[in-house]
Amino acid sequence: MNAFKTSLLAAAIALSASPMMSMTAHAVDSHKLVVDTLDQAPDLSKLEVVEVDLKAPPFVHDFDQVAKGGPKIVKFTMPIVEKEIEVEKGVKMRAMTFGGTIPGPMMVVHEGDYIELTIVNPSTNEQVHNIDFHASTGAMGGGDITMVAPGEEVTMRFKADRAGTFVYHCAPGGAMTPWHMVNGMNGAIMVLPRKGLKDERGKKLRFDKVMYIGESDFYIPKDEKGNYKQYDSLNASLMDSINAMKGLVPSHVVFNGSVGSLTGKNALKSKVGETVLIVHSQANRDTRPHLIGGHADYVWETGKFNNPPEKDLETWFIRGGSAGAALYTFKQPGLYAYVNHNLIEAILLGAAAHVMVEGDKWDHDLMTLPSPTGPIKADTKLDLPK
Ligand SMILES: [Cu+2]
Repeated sequence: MNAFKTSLLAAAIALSASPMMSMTAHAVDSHKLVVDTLDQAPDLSKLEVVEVDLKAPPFVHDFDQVAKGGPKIVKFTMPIVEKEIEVEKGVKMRAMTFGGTIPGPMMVVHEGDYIELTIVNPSTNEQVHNIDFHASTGAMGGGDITMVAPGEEVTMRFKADRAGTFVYHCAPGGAMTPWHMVNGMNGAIMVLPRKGLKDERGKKLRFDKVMYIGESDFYIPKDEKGNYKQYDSLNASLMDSINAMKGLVPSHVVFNGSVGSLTGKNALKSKVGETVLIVHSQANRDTRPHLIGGHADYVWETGKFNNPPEKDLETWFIRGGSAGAALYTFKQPGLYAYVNHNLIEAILLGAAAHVMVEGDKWDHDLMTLPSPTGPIKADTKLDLPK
């Protein structure tokens, strides 16, 4: 049996095992609606076309913060990569990815631009995939018109008609949708306002770099002895994975695909005085980022830049199925931890990153030690509060 048939069989099993999940029974066939009327698509041949090479997270391809000129067609190509990944030392998972990374690479455009994305499903893959862009309008976010079996590719185009950070994810239907999504197939796109970011009074905001963090909840099946199971193929892992997912207890909650992907020698880097825009996506589950030792100066919690940002937040909330953005200028040198502030998820399950901030001058006005650590002094008051 070829890989395509095997994956269809797996899909049928998954669907029949889950009668609740009938999101695929659409009354209107949007694929037919689009394909039958392709000759009515507007002629965009006068628009400038830019082809952009995507970068692996936490990095993002080069872009202008303020748009130059009018709307463009921005082209991206993203191969779909099915592969085994190591989620933590010795724990492997059969993953599906956009572009080979978890999260998938971030695309950045401006409001009014057209995104033209080609997704390629190599014939060596097992599964049927597609892409649902929360930034787009119609056809299940593009999911209904972008289904590609192994050996196929498709190019879809949509207009970025609203600004913000948005999630994209695979959504092939039924139980396959959450399975593909939590096994790696999600990422983010950032649609900047044409004039760039603004504060609540309309004053321009700029940043020096983007840090792109995609949080994942993984559900890796265990055997009777409690050991993580490994599989020879995605299809072999399907039913155990779905049963593990149904428990709603993630085995791992991680940033950028694995425990430690952004800590220690992989720490993010910044310097005192640098302004960073932290884009945090979570395609499936709520989370609450917090920068230990810092704040967020401006936060678009929902990620949507045409709303005024909140200010001076300690912790912010990212709804499952969305991406948010936080702007911060580092004031002190040293190591910061950026965590999901459910600290059980950060410390025991993996949702933590480090930011190493360079700088040779400590600001003692912000924090200092009038009396460094030493033995308890004779005149120190030991009275308890009454
Ligand atoms: Cu997929």
